[in-house]
Amino acid sequence: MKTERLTTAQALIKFLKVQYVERDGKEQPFFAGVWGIFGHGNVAGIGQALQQTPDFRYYLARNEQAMVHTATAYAKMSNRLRAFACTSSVGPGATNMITGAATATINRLPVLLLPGDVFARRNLAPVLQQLESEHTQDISVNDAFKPVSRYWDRINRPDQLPFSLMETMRVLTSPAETGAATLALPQDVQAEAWDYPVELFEKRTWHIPRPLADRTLLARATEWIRASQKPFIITGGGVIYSEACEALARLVEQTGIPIGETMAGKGALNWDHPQNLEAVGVTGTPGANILAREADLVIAVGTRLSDFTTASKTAFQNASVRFININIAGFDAHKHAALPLVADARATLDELREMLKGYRVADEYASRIASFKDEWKAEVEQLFNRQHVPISQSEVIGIINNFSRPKDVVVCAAGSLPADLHKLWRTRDPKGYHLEYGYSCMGYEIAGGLGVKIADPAREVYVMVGDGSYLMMSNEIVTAIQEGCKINIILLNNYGFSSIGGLSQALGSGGFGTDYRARNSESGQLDGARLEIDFAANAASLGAHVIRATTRDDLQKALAEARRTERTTVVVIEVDKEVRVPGYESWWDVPVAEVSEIEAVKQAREGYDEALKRERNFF
Ligand SMILES: Cc1ncc(C[n+]2csc(CCOP(=O)(O)OP(=O)(O)O)c2C)c(N)n1
Ligand SMILES: [Mg+2]
Repeated sequence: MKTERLTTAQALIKFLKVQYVERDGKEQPFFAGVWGIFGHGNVAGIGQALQQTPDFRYYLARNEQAMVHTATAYAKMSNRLRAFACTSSVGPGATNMITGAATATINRLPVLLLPGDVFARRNLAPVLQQLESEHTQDISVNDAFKPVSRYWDRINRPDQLPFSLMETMRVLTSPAETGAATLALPQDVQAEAWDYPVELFEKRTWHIPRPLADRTLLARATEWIRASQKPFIITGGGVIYSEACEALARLVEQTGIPIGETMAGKGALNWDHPQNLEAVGVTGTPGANILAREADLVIAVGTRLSDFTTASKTAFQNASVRFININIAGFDAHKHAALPLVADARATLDELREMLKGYRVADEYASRIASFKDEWKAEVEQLFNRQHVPISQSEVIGIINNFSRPKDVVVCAAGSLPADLHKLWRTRDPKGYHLEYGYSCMGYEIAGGLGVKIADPAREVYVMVGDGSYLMMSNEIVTAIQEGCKINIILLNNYGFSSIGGLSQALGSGGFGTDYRARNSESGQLDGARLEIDFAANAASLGAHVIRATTRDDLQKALAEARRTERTTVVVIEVDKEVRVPGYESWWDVPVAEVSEIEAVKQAREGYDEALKRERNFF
C-alpha cells in the first residue's frame, strides 16, 4: 500500500480539498475552504496545514459563532451543495461555535466543525482552558457539541482519522442527515504524523440522490389528492434546496392547488404567482391561514412543520384533515401522522403531476384564492405606504423591496423583522429571501449576509438587522471588509426589542425589560433615560461606509448611494417601535402565568386558556 507521511491536520486538509459532490450530473468541489480563529489548540496543527496548502483558502473571522453562521449561510445559499469547514482553538474558541452548530443543525445545513481539543496524551492536564472532571478523563468542553451535531467524533490517534472522515462526508452530503458535523481534534494529535494511504487523497465524488417515493404510498397519495375538495400545499426549505420550484409551479398550475410558504420555503414561487398565498402560519397572510384552517388535505413539502408554521398546532381545524408529507427525511415525513412520502421533493412533485392529470380544484375554491391574493396585495400596499413619522418598519421593508432587484437577497434572522418580512417581502427569486428562522439566532444577520455574498457575489445582499441583533454581533463587518465583500446592512434602531416587547405587552407584562434604558436610581429598574447609541459611528469605526437616514426619501437616496458604493455600507434608520404589522388569523403558544398579582396578566391568561383549546394533536 502506498502511503504518505503527514500530520493528522495535513491529512485532514488534503482530504477536504478533494471532496466533490454531484447532483443531476453537475459536479463541484464540496468545500470552499476553512474559516478559523487560531489559538494554541490549532495554530500549529490545522494552522500549519493550511499554511502549506495556500490553494485551499483560509478565512479569518472575528468570532467563532459568527464564522459558523457565515459558513451556514453559504451552504444555504448553495442549496447544501457547497460548504465550509471551521477551525477553532480549545476551550472558549470551541464552545463559541456551539450556537453556530445548533443553528446549522436545526436548519439542516451542512458545516464541518473542527474544534481544537485538550491533549490526548493527558500528562499535562489541566492545560490552559481545559475543563477538568473528577470522574473521567474522557471528557472535554467539546462533548457539549454532541446534541447539536449530526455527527460527532474525537480523533485521539492519527490513524483514526480516515474512518471518521468517511462518516463525516456521508452525513454532510446526505440531504436527510445533514447539519453540523464535529471532529474534535486534540492539539497534540493534530501535529502527530502517520503514514496515510494515498488512496485517501484521491478525488472522491459524493452523489446527491433524488430518491423516489414508495410506489404504494405514492398511489395512495394520488387518491387522497383526487378525493380532496380543499387541498393546501405548504412549501418548506426542502423545495428550494431540492431545486423543485419549477416542478412545484407546474403542479399547482395544472391542479390549481394553493400554496403557503414557510420562512425557509418563501420564494419557492414568485410572490405574484396566482397559486401563491405567500406566508403561512404565525407570521402568515390571511388567505394562507384561512385556507390552511379549512383544508381537508395538507400536503407539506420539505418542511419541519415548526410551531411557527403550524400556529402551535392550531392552524388546521378541519375535523377530517389529513396530511401528506413529502420529505427526504423520514423523521419529518412522519410528522402529524402523515402519509409519508420519504423522497426527493422535485422527483415527487414531478411524479404527482403526471399522476394527477385531469384533477383540478373547484372553480369556487379557485376564485377564493384569487380574491385572497387581491386583498393581500392591497393590504401590503397600505403597509408599505403608511407615511408614519418616524418611519415604520413596514415602510422600510417596502422601500428596500421596491428598490432591490429580483435576484438580490434579503437576509435576516431574529426580532420583529422576520415576521414582517415573511408577510410583506415580495420574493422574485427562489434564493432572494434568506431567513434563518429555525434557530432565529440574533447575530446571524451580518455574518450570514457575508456567507450569502461569498456564495453568490453577483447579487446585491441586503442584511436587515435590529439594534438588538446588531449589538449582539456586528463584528463581521470587519471580515466583510477584509474579504472585499460588499454587503448592504440596514440597521433599524427602535431602542430595544420591538418583538419581545410587543409579545410581553400582549401577554400582560407591559414590555418589562425589553427597552434599552439606563438603570433608574429612584425605581431601581431599567426605566431611566433611553440609551443613545451612535450606531453610525460604531459601524464607521469598523470600516464600513455609513449613511444616516430618517425619512422615506433619505432611505431611497441611501439605498442608491449604497448600490454605487463598493464598500460594505451600513444605513442606520430609526423606526417607530410601536407601529407594528399585525398578525393575521393565527396564534402562537407562549404560556402566560397561571397565577399572578397583575390584572393584565390574569386577563391574558384567560385568553390563553381559550386559545389553547384549539391546539390539535394528530395521531
Ligand atoms: C441569541 C438570541 N438571544 C435571544 C433571543 C430572543 N429574542 C428574540 S428577538 C429579540 C430582540 C431582538 O431585538 P432587535 O434586534 O432590536 O429587533 P426588534 O425586536 O427590535 O425588531 C430577542 C432578545 C434570540 N432570538 N436570539
Ligand atoms: Mg430593536
